Amino acid sequence: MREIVTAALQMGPIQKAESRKDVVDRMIALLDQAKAAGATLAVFPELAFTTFFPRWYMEDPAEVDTWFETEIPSAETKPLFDRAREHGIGMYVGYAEKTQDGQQFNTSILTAPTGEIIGKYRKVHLPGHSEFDTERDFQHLEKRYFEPGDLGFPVWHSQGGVMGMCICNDRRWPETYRVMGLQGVEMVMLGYNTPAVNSQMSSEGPEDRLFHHRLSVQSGAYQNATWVIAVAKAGDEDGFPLIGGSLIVDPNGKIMAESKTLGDEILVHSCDLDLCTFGKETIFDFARHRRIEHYGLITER
Ligand code: ING
Repeated sequence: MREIVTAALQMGPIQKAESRKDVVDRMIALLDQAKAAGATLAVFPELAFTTFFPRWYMEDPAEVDTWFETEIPSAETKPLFDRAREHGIGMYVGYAEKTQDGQQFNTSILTAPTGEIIGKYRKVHLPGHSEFDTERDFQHLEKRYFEPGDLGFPVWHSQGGVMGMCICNDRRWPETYRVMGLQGVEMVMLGYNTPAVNSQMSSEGPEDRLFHHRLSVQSGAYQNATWVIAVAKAGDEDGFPLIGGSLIVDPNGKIMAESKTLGDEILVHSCDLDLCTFGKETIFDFARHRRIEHYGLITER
């Protein structure tokens, strides 16, 4: 048995006016709860330090810059990394990354229980649009503020297993999980900010959004015999509702834990990575069963 006691650290809404210090204090409180529950791995949401700012149309580069981290950790976020190291807890943290040469990515990092940053992922599938869209009930400007990720879908060896990362919309695309599955991934971590209503089809509400969220995460887990930990930033941010529904899903696609609230809430589960082996050696033994000579269209178009 290769058990990792894993905590999904769902965060409730972060209002536009909330300071990074207030947010980091909330994240540390969640980390302390994870420690008390015996976790050695903790997963935070996408863009965990700020409100989901891509809902706001901005033209002033100085205003846009306020939402990005130019270093990780920074002075404001360092207390979180210090506490994680003190607790011996590895973390997935989503944040907005601005690089030295000015590139902007929707990014996540993975740290080891020692506190060292061992992995970085940059969101590949950016939903939404780049210019103000008058047709929408609200904006979703990720294509305005981020470039598509340029690191692919790597995996890292940590805590005795093969770990992978993705972010939000990535979870809706089977390619995301399969590229990591082909590298033997045993646990995919992801954070998300999912509007509770569809900005282009108001008849699609929270229950529809939760259905597609569960469907995507459970399918990805089952079809690649991997654990998936999906963690929401939830609740009403300045009048814009986000779904909750944080999940811990096992390698058979079964939901082992799901959040019940739209606030700060932790889920904890002992994830036995050896549960991935049966699926990888039988029904999803890729080497034995896949026929790549028929799959060309997936990367040709
Ligand atoms: N949010 C949403 C998500 O993929 C979305 C955007 C929702 C796109 C529903 C399509 C349908 O969960 C982010 N941040 O990607």
